[in-house]
Amino acid sequence: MSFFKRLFGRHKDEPQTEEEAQQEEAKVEQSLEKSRSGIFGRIAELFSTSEPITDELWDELEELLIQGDVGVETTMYLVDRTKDRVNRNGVKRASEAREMLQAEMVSIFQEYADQEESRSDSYPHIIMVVGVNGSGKTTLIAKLAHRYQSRFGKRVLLAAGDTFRAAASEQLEIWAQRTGVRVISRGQGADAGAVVYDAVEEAVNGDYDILIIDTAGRLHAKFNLMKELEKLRNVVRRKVTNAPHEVLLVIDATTGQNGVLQAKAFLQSVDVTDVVVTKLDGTAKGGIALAISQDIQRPIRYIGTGETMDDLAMFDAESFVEALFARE
Ligand SMILES: Nc1nc2c(ncn2[C@@H]2O[C@H](COP(=O)(O)OP(=O)(O)O)[C@@H](O)[C@H]2O)c(=O)[nH]1
Ligand SMILES: [Mg+2]
Repeated sequence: MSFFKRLFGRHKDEPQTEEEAQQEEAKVEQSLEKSRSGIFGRIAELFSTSEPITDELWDELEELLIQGDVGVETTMYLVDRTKDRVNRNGVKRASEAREMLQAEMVSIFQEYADQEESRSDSYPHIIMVVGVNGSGKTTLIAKLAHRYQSRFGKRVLLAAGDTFRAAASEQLEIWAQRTGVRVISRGQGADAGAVVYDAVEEAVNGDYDILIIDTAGRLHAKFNLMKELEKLRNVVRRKVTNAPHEVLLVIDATTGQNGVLQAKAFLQSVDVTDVVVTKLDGTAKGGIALAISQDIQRPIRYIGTGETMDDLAMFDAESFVEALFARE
């Protein structure tokens, strides 16, 4: 397993003990329950016999992957690569091919995972969170604040940069109260740039370790939203060089291929560093993570596994794929 590999990983908020790592893997496993008992369970079954590998087997695999929201393109790519690997290794039985299918899935996830070291030691460490409305940005921010504070003892500051949607600031304030962190907010209708400016100032002067910025997921027009995000990014950058250190793009797993398409728009305006896949617990189509990885071409950083503050796990390709297939 990958516990120890993760202890020396590239991020400053990785699990610090084997116990923490195991807890997170258990969360991921639990959130993939529906996927496992549905489509991916059927794939596992398909590859559980010692029957010879046939064309029908590949066809069925293709169909199931598409049903599992892996997406047509990624499905084709994955099946081709698995076939190649099977042929190269002279594998003849279905049961032996399953391991190869899993290995190819892991390699899709890892294709973008080994980017540069992103562990930055600059303070404040600034994280900007972007994504469409309802994808889970504000909830993620609460989870991250809780994680950094309770597990790493960091001083966390939040910025209520979603000033467009009614009650968005209040929602962040409620979470902030629950986690006991401070939030900079000017309420609905305020200039988000001013909120972010104040927050960065406060983070620097108040000696905070981490600043997490919430943003709008929708303005009157998509063009405006992207311009606004760019503006916020520039406000941050002007005050702290190399910031934001992380731009997390949040994608709701239950929105399927359309959700991935919508999320792609964000790549053009802000330099997304990582992806967060939320609500995996709410779908039987966990294969969407593969499509996301392939389409967005950024590492998946976290998995949202539920609605409470503790429902967050760091993504690990190997344990994720294992959890998709593991049988009770
Ligand atoms: N089941 C589940 N629900 C989630 C998760 N993340 C967020 N949600 C829910 O999704 C809804 C929208 O979340 P919110 O953070 O307000 O999205 P935002 O509009 O992007 O800020 C809320 O009802 C959250 O409780 C998750 O990982 N699992
Ligand atoms: Mg929100």
